[in-house]
Amino acid sequence: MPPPHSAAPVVAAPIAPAGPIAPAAPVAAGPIAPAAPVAAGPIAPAGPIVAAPIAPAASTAAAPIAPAPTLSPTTSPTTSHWGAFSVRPDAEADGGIAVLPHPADPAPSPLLANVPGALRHRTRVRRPAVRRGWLERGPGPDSRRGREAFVEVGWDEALDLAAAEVDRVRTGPGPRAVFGGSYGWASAGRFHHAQSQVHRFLNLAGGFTASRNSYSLGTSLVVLPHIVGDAEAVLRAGSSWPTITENTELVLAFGGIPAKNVFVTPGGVTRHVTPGALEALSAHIALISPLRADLPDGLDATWYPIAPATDVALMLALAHTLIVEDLHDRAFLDRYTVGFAEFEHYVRGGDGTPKDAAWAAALCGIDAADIRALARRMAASRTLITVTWSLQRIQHGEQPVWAAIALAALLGQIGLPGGGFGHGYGSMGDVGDHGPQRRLPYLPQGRNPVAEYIPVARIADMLLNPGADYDYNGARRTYPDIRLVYWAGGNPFHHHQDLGRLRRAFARPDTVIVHEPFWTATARHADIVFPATTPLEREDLGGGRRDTHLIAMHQAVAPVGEARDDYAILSDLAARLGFGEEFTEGRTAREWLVHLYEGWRADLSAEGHAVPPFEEFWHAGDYLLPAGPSHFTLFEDFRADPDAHRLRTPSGRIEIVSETVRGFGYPDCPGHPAWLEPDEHPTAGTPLVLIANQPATRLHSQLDVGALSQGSKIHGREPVRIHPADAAARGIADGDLVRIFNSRGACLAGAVLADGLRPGVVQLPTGAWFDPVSGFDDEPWCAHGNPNVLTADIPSSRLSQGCTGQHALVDVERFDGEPPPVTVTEPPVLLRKEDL
Ligand code: PGD
Repeated sequence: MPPPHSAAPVVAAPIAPAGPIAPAAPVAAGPIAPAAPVAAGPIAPAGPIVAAPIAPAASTAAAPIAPAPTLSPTTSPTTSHWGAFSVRPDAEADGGIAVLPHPADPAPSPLLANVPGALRHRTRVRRPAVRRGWLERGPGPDSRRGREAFVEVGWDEALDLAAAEVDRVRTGPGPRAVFGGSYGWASAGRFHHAQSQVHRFLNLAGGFTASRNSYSLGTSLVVLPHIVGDAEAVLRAGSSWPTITENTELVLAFGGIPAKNVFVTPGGVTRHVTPGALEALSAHIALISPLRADLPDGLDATWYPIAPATDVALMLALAHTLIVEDLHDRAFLDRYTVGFAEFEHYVRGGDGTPKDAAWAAALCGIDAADIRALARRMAASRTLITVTWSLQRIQHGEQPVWAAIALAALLGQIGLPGGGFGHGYGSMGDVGDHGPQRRLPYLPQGRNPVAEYIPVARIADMLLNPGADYDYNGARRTYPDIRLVYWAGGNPFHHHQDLGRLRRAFARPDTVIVHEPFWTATARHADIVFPATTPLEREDLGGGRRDTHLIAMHQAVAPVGEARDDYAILSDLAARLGFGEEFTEGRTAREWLVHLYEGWRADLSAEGHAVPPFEEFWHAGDYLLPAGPSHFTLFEDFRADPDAHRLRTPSGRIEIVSETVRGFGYPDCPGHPAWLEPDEHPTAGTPLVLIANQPATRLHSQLDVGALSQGSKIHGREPVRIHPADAAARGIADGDLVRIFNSRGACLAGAVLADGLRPGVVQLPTGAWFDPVSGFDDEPWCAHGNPNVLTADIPSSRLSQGCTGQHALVDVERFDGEPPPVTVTEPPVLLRKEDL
């Protein structure tokens, strides 16, 4: 038996993996950036870089955007999803700016290094552009979408074309034919939040088909309410890090606590706490992941290199040991849960298969003796069971979440400090954060008169199958017939699975309108592209969930090219469509900030907090929010008094068995946590499991042209990590260009040989901008390394219809031919009207 995969210090009682896994060298977690200034990387700017002159955003006919009155001559505070920072002009630096982290941030994000080089990169959309075929032939389904040149036009012409098309569809096929889900992370900023702006606009235009849930959590958001009554409770009120560091003795970390993700929180984060919390943690961590990098080095940890997608088998086996050795807490189960007897029957083998350690070992590759030892250690310790969000982003993704809650219930520690269940430690920066959870200023979106929606990851199904029926959370629904797709602030050609299929789906509508700062693959698959500003080019209020500060986001540089704010674009469209006044309410962007801030300030002042008036706040650059409690425990109230604090489940208790879910009759999501075989198994043609996880060098696909992201590429392609044994079997050396392929598509990537992953597993992060090689339309291949050409567009189950992008079966081969060039880091072919 080979030695264990332990991070230093080595554990006293090592637990060895079952399979033939060589000992791993310590794998470094994502580096924590020094406190600044953040150096721009080696990306050459396209044009001459000058110290950025500061100019007001472009004005619009409907809502003139007033010159920003308080532009800082030196540094401009701002924020991003990966942290607050400020910007100062620096003629010597990439992009003409230097970036300085917020002084209150103990662990600034390395992702800040992407900002300068991306700001004025040659892939910025500089002028409105219309796909040539759409301009010449008009709206209609078109498989040439994404394959044709664009014609740059003036703002008025582009706005006239877009307004006429919105009007044609809303008054003809009707607002249900407008898809405005517009999913995506866009940028930090409470007012210029692209999706909120689009929804407000489309609501006033007559409504739209919406989308529900997210690619992050599409499965948990649906299944958690059936188990514990409320997804928000789990996701927003998870036990805080101080509670965990002081009380937890053992963390069972399914999916680990990956350091690379903890820099990110939607809307912004001023003070990153997770890196410090991990340093303070004295608990032993059982890292259960195929990837060693899913936990930072230097912690007291044991690595269990589990086979991908087999966590449920391990959880059931742990439950089996707890039950047969009478280590479970019957009193807790009786008082706080329903369904244990049926679950026990299943675990003990009521269906003919005892879910014991030997059974699980054969599936998950963890030694049976080690499984039993781990269960005993769990029962003897204050144990926190955590599941990363990535674990539910697979087929049957409901099961790991449900089984982990059942396992925590067996231990009887739910609601005790440092014990119980957590979801997303290491998936997002604010999970475990004890920053104040205050409502922040927000833009009202109005009401959508159209009730139609889809679960967000069903976009391609909807576009390809209008009128088809599908299941979702107990309902039978029908896909609408979409004629117009309107998108701002998202990149479906990054975030969706099976991009070849998505291309076919995007050929179906009559028109696709996109607002984008960059020529992403989504912009390239649009008919009308509006150039959008980035946060550095406009003013806003910034802050995320549990953020400690509200940030005055100053405009730092002039808009690049002719870019305008989403608000300005939509104001002009609204004016053309006859509801300009309702959309703007007569306010400039700056007046909206004052209006939103002052309304929020009034609410906080009524609670007794001294909040400065807008001008004072704006001048200061940020406002330190009133602190909240530092110690809290998920389900503490429920444990203290389960009658007074009933869960919002039918029973009021934790539902280990849900009669509601059972009643839906879905074979792919039965009434209790269960081991369900995935549809796809490794075969001779696709023997490797690809893990397509979140990147360490950018947020999703954002700023992929920035220095940190580009600096990680190999031959200009995304790096893929492969075990030396798998590489040797294929004649692949470190740094080789490789082709990753399956029946859905292929991509090129640069090989990195790494023993910190389980043999048979390769890891390619998401977010390299999709760069389809022409001539391979049926099985597209991407010259740049986007894993979503390989992933399957299948739902987690009929219950939640969540995305399943985390895994795909593939093979890898050395690529010896002349590689197709990476073209997505250059703008597309842009014509002038006079060239036509
Ligand atoms: P981003 O790259 O953040 O990805 O998918 P998402 O679409 O959110 O895209 C945001 C886009 O908004 C960028 O192109 C950016 O340039 C643009 N943008 C930024 N600011 C503005 C603005 O002010 N105005 C406008 N108009 N545009 C702006 C992320 C999604 O990917 C998520 S959340 C997850 S968790 C999924 N994860 C996986 C996964 O684990 N595995 C796979 N295979 N696939 C995934 N996809 C999902």
